[in-house]
Amino acid sequence: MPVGSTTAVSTASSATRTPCAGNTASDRASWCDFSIDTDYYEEVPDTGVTREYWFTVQESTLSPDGYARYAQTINGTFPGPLITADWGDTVSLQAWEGVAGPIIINGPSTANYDEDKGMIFLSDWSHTTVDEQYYYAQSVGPPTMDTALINGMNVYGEDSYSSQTGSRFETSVEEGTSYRFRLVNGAIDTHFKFSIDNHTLTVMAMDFVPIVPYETDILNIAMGQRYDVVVTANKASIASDFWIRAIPQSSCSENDSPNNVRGILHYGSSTSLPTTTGHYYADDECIDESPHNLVPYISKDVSQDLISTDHAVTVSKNPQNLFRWFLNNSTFETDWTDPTILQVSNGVNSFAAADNLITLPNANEWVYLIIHANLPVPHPIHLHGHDFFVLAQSTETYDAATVQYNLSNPPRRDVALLPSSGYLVMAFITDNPGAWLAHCHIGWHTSEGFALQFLERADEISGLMDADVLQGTCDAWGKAGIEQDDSGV
Ligand SMILES: [Cu+2]
Repeated sequence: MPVGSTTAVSTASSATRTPCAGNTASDRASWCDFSIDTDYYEEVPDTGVTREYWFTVQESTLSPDGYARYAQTINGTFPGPLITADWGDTVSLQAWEGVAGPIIINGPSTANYDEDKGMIFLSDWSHTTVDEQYYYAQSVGPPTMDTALINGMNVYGEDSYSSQTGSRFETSVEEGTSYRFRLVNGAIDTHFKFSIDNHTLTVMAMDFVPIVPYETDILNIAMGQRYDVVVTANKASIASDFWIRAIPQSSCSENDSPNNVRGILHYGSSTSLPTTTGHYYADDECIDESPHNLVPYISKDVSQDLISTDHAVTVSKNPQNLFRWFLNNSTFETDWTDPTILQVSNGVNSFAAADNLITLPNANEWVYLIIHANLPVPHPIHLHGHDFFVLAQSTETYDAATVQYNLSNPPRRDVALLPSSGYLVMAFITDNPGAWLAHCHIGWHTSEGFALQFLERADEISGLMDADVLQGTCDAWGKAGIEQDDSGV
């Protein structure tokens, strides 16, 4: 978690958008000459548009819940400015580790809706920074967060208390209209159940992958995951104001305000405080949505693995008495001045143990990644460079002899939960040369070394990048003299 200084300044800019005719409220499946039926892995529109965003990473003071605090921001806001683009555009952007903002790619969808309400960006929040909390995290364990935010807003303190500070996220709807919301869990260490009182969520995409729509009252969302949902405003007969709830699940996320992470859905011009009751759920739990519901609309099956790599997760204290996470007894640690692709560019072909590196030299081979743990801690596992297929996910003890794989159009996404004391089996095909991290999306665990990397088709990497730019960037990191006190991820 580097603490950086302000980088180069410019203003956001983007090319003028030419909307795609035909993608209307009653026909969201269409997209000009393409549609929701287009296999987007094989065929992508070429709009010829490049959208370039320049960001200023600023050291700022924010008070999202009424408490002023130091924060790093993009262009002075948190969450950062919205990036929008159309399917097939090229997006060019620059950001900084620890700084987050939403991105929308316009395209066809599997469910119709009248209006796009944009982002619901969930994050956890404390009155001290994550850098201030990190020593506690790595010496004692995950700190209890003070609260959490919806689109960078929340109150702190109960509604009946005069000492309450901050304000809630509020949005207004009209009876009979349907709305698309784009949910993101950008928390460092909070698993949420998301819901809107009395309303049903129609889930139509996960991590940018369109799915066959399904309905749920409560959506489980792990760190790093995204879901697109449609909500029809059809409850005006019940109330004019409803709570929007993001409930941190205490079985894996300690939070001091678990029942007070709320926004408000107003009908019409009402501005009242809701008196509605949340949807019932039996258990505080950190789970993924059921794989039976997560059915990709573009169907893809998985073949037998050619390469299978099996990793046991453990945690222990290092000689400095700080927690480190291990995959097969190796904790990840990178060198910012000499990262993997720079080593590849310089002809290196043997790597340090702490690189946790798996080589995948051949094109278009199926790779299975098996991760299992005995500890009662769930981990959202994120892979860069690919959508992966979730072949198995269980709270049982992993047993290679009996594990059952779902190879028939399994959930396909880029973050999935390794369940508590269980296992996760993911598959992908080597169709994208690069050095790709797989890591736990809990920020503390990432910093404490819960990561590995696939070096995919190394021979092709140098031809895809500019070696001078790469060397210059790494040299600049070295000259900046930023102290690395974690895995470097
Ligand atoms: Cu983890």
